[in-house]
Amino acid sequence: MRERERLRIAVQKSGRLGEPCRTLLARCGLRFRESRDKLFCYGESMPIDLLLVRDDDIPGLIDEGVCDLGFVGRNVLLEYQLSKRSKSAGLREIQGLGFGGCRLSIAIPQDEEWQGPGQLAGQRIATTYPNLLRDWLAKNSVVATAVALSGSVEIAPRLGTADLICDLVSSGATLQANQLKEAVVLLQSEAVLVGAATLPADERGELLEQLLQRLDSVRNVHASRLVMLQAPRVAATTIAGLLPGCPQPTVTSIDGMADQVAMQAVCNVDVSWQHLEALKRAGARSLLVLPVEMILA
Ligand code: PRT
Ligand code: ZN
Repeated sequence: MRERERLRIAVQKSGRLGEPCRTLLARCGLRFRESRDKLFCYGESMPIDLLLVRDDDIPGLIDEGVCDLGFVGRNVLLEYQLSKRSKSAGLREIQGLGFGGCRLSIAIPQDEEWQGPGQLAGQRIATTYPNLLRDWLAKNSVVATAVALSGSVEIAPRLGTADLICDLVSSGATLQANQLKEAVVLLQSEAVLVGAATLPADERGELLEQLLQRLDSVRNVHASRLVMLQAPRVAATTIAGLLPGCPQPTVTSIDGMADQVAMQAVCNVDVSWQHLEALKRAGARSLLVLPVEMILA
C-alpha cells in the first residue's frame, strides 16, 4: 500500500491529552509499533498511523495535509482558526471526546468584584490565547490589550507584565494559589477530534468513516449496561417504561411459564440501585446488570 493510502493521525506526544487519546484509539482496536525516536507509530492492525507532536502543531499539520486527523483541545483548534482566518484551507471539529475538559477564563484578583466586561477597559491581559481573547473583547466592545505569552501566564500580574490573565482553568487550584479568581468564561473546552473540512476522496475517506463509527461505538459502550430480568407477562409494559433511558427491550417467553417473560435491554445511561429497586417493585426479579464490551448497530 502506498504511504498516503494510509490514514495519519496527529496526537500530542506528551502532555495531558497524549495518553487518553492513545487509550481511546486502543479501545477502537488500533495497535501500533513505535519508531525508535518515538515520533511515529506504525499502525499494525489497520492502515492508520500516528504522528506524535506538540499539540500546538496539530491544526497546522492537518491544514497542510500532512495529517488527516488530530486530537487537540478545542481551545487550540479555535485559536488556530482565528489566527489563520482566510488563509486556512478549513478545519472542522468532527466530535468532542468527553475528556480534557477545561474553560478558558479571564481571572481577576481575589479581592476585586466582577462587574462585567466594561471593567476590563484599558487593562493588559496576559494569555497564551491572544486571538480568542481579542475576539471575545471585540464581541463585548471592550478595548483592552492582549499580552501574548508562551507560558506561566498566572505569574504575569505579580511580575508587572500584565494586570489580569486569561488562561485555562480546570480545578481552579492554580488561580487560587496565585490569589486570583475566575471572573468570566470565554470558552468551554474539551479534547476534540479535528479533520480537514472535506473528506479525502480516496481510501482514507473510507478508513476515516470506519474509525468514526468505532469511536462513536466506544463512547456509547462506555456508558452502556445490559439489563436482564424476568417478570410477570402482565407487568412487561410497566417494566419497559421503568428501564433507565427507556430503551426498547427484547421480550421472550420462558418455556413452561406461560405467564412469565424474560426481558433484556441495553441502557445508554447509568443504571442505579434506585432503578433496580423500582423495577423490582413493579414485579421484576432475577435482575442482572452487565457492562457492555462492544456495540455495532
Ligand atoms: O507540550 P505541548 O505543547 O504538547 O503541551 P501543552 O503544555 O501546550 O498542553 P497541555 O498538555 O498542558 O494541555 C493540553 C490540553 O489539555 C489543553 O490545550 C487543554 O485543552 C487541556 N487542558 C485541560 C488543560 C487543562 N485542563 C489545564 N488545567 N490545559 C492546561 N491546563 C493548565 C492551565 O493552563 C493552568 O496552568 O493547568 C493549570 C490550571 O489547572 P487547575 O486545575 O489548577 O485549574
Ligand atoms: Zn502546547
